[in-house]
Amino acid sequence: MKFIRRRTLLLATVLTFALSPALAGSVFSGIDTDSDGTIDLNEAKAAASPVFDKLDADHDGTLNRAELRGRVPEQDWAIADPDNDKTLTKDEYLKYVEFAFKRADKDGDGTVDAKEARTHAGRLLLRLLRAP
Ligand SMILES: [Ca+2]
Ligand SMILES: [Ca+2]
Ligand SMILES: [Ca+2]
Repeated sequence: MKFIRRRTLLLATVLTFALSPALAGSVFSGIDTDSDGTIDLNEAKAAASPVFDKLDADHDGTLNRAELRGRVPEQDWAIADPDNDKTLTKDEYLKYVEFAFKRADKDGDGTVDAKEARTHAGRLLLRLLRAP
């Protein structure tokens, strides 16, 4: 009994951090507002903007590491935060979304399709676009 409960808890933790395929699908379709089956850069930025506002808990117009809750991997901070002040303005966040978008667009056709969204780079992108 105890074992099962711990497994359930572990599974819940894994799902929260990794995005289950079903959840990733619903995140994807929420961002794909013209429903053409792909995410373009405009859709990505349109999704990212309200996410930034929601994450900015103290409403100071910037996101610090605590507010970002792991959305920006450590190795990406130099790219995401070019002025190196340890916080991201909305402009920095949206530019980083653009970087993450291009990284996820493996075939360089200007859109991220469902297959690209399932790659590591794609999941990092969705993490930036997913409402908290
Ligand atoms: Ca689309
Ligand atoms: Ca900054
Ligand atoms: Ca593509």
